[in-house]
Amino acid sequence: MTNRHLITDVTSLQGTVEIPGDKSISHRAIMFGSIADGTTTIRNFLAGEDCLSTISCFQKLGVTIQQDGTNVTIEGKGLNGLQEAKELLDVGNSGTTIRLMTGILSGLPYHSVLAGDASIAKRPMTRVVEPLRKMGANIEGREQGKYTPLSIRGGKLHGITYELPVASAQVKSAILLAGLQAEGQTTVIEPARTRNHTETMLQMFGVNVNTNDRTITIEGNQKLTGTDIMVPGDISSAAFFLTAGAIVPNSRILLKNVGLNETRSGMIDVLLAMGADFAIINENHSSEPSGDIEIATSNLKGTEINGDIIPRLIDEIPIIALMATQAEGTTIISDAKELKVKETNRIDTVVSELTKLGADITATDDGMIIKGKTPLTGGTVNSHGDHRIGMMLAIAATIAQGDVILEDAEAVAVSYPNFFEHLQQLMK
Ligand code: SPQ
Repeated sequence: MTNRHLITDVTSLQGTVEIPGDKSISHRAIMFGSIADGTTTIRNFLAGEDCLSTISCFQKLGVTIQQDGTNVTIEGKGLNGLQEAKELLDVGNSGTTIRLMTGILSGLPYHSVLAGDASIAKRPMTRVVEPLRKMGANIEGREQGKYTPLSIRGGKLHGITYELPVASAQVKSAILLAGLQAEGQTTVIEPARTRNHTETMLQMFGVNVNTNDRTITIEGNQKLTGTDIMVPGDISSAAFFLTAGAIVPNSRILLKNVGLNETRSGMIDVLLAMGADFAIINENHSSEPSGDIEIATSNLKGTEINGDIIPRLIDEIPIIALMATQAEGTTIISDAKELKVKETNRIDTVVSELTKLGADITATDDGMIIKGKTPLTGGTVNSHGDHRIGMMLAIAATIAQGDVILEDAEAVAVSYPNFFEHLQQLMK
């Protein structure tokens, strides 16, 4: 475990950050390229630990994948070209890897065992195991399949119509990836729209997927064809510097190539609602839209965040909570129970760690209440092995008066290996 002495009381952040590739899109590019026929190339791939776990799992299934920094080439031989793995498939810290792979492996005639780190061992798997069993999948796991390790004996599947009990892109994707291999049609109905990268990207690989508002339908027995993927920057990573630019005095930051997919861009709506001084420029309207965002020190005001916007910013809530400590008035975040089943219980970790730095923040059953504007002080804080908590605390340190030590700082490498370098480069 690495402790890091963070730089505090920064006078100004100035400069440009090239935002690294989107984690959700990078995972899917590896998975879909691995089950496609023909060559797939990926540019601006996120070489973070989570996506490297996905590469390693597919290599164990016999797929030839070459990764050189942010460039990846996959020689796909179709779904039937995968081979039974000789060893356990280790997903590391990645919920996306285990849940989407469970969908893929359910339809393949092999025995596979999936497991990850201590955080993965606590995360709920019933949400994917239950619908996949309804499709005919044979999945076992600890406590009747509630938790990892999961053991899958893949086989014949049939399509289902399934109403998601929680708004989860991972559950939706696992069902669609099983549906792709099933007899008949599979329909997933979402309670609120979640990130749609699986639907958009399957189409790029030549698959027919129909979306009608919150209902997504896929026909079974479809094949993927290799393609070239350009990954936009990750708005969930950009969110840390968007917040830093808004709360550190005398700052102006340009964030290049930020993904702006509507199902992911709730952070932009929150910046608007809080009165942040920012502009989106150089927008590119492709199937995964992106643009540059310039942000400057802002007079922020509190806001309410709830309902359908929650899945559009679920991973940004830790950093939004920090931003709210520097806004005038009260910010109330609710309908966000899902935070409890992420890499950590993100309601508890955000509240406990920010409280150590002097924030006025209270946990509720489905979110948090933050009162601002509160000066932050020094202290010893801990990422609890959660990358997003680690990065949020590093940004909190920039405005803290007094030394801040971040325990377990290396967790940031899960989604943003260059995070500390990028932060350092902005400090003037
Ligand atoms: O992959 P993992 O570990 O679940 O990562 C997180 C994150 O903060 O990076 C969540 F902990 O992102 C999820 C996100 O919360 C990535 C994801 C996806 O790529 O489909 C979807 C969301 O999870 P869910 O459970 O709402 O579907």
